[in-house]
Amino acid sequence: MTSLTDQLRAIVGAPHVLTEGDLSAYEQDWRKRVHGKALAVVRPASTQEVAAVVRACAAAGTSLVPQGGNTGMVCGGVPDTSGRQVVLNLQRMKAVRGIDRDNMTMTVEAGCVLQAVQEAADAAGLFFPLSLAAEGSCTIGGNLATNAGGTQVVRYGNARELCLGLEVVNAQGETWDGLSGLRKDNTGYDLRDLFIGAEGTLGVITAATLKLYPKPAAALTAWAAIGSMADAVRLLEMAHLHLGAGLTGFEVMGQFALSLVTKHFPQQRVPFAAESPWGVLIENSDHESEAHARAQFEQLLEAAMEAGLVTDAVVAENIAQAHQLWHVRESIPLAQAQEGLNIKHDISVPISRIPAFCDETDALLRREIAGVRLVNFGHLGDGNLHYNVQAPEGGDAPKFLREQEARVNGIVHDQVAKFGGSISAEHGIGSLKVDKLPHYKSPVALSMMRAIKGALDPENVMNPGRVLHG
Ligand code: FAD
Ligand code: 2HG
Ligand code: ZN
Repeated sequence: MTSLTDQLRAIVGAPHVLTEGDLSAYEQDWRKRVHGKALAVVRPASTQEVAAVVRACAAAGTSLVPQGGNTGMVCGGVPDTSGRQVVLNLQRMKAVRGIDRDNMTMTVEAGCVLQAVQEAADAAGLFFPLSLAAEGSCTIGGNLATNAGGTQVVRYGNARELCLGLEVVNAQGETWDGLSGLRKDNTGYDLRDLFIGAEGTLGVITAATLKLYPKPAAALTAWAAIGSMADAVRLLEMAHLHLGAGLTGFEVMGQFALSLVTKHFPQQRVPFAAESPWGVLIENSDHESEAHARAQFEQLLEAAMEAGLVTDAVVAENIAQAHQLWHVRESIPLAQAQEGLNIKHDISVPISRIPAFCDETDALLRREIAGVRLVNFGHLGDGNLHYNVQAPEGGDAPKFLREQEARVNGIVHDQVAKFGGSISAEHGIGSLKVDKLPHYKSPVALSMMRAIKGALDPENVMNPGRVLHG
């Protein structure tokens, strides 16, 4: 009888089935929290090949881990350590299948890198707004599988809101062509929205039809120095009132998070670093003109200074300066990684409750865990903070995580629940938070989720042990 790996070689071609050598790019996650061992890494080139791989694995009783750019933060796209899972890496499926300018849509294969999607939209004179620091390596399939957020959600929504249709290979190896570019379709259950955010546990996304937007005439960026989180929240409200639909980004960054950028990337310049406890990045995208956007920004910042919310501010003079400011923000995860292993929380709570959440939770953590360093930054415009925890200065970070991670998580997640929030606003559950979900999701919601998984993937072929216990 032919072995599974030989069958996989026959489907995708021998060079695209990897079983030996250094496979760490596929087996280890971006944060280096998990180093798994795959039976094989398979790199199909077409939807037909994906379907045949799924059928072969299902028949052999072997589970699959779909993988895009492997930039996920919750260890959902890497194999476990059993050596029995097949990694299904979609990176070879990167074609732009077509752009429909009148319909303002674009159909791309799942392995298309996000930046390539943005560039193809731009070349067609249109705009695809999803934007995150990993855009040079994450794939649109991974973005949809995790319902990624990023820095433009305040105006354009999460990945889910940017997708009109999907093509999916289900757990039985059948292909569902749901690539409609329809903006309205009420013919029953929304299958597309089931697969978005499912983290590869229900099927493999092989292609997507995405919404495109008109390019703004100008996108200006400002950096404001702020004294407290409460003032940042008041500034957000003011920015909504002054900029309306022009408000496309509103990010907050704590002083300690910014100090890590200065420490690990000394060539970067952080505005008002020494004197302000918080920095806020605001983006104003305007469909009229740059002059109009600048005038709106000046009015907003003047009003905010008069109200005592902003102590200092700068508006980028040109695109290069705007990129520099965004680069500081986007370097925080990399600076944190340089500083050492850390504990991440991509939480959300109602925006109005964020200041009280931070005050209480900061105090609790500092009281309970000696030397803890809080790295707080994120998408304040969406009520989503990266409320991260770094080991004490000069301490042994792996030991700190072994001994304190469960306690830190318990404190933060209980606080999130108390404030009516979510333990994952962006990165998902993966395998890292699978134990936590049952404590923070209602039993009714969990039982409906299990019913969906059981109906679509009764043999548990697709990414078992992620999101729900396998
Ligand atoms: P992978 O890491 O390969 O996979 C992620 C999950 O999706 C896994 O569960 C995997 O099984 C599943 N999956 C992947 N492809 C498919 C597919 N085709 N079909 C079905 N399932 C699939 N996330 C945010 O939301 N907002 C941010 O601002 C953000 N910033 C980031 C910045 C940095 C520096 C890094 C490293 C990560 C960041 N992330 C962010 C997290 C991550 O980039 C996103 O979750 C991204 O969407 C993952 O895409 P990927 O292609 O790398 O997916
Ligand atoms: C971001 O917003 C990402 O930069 C990563 O979601 C957050 O590193 C993190 O905690
Ligand atoms: Zn984020």
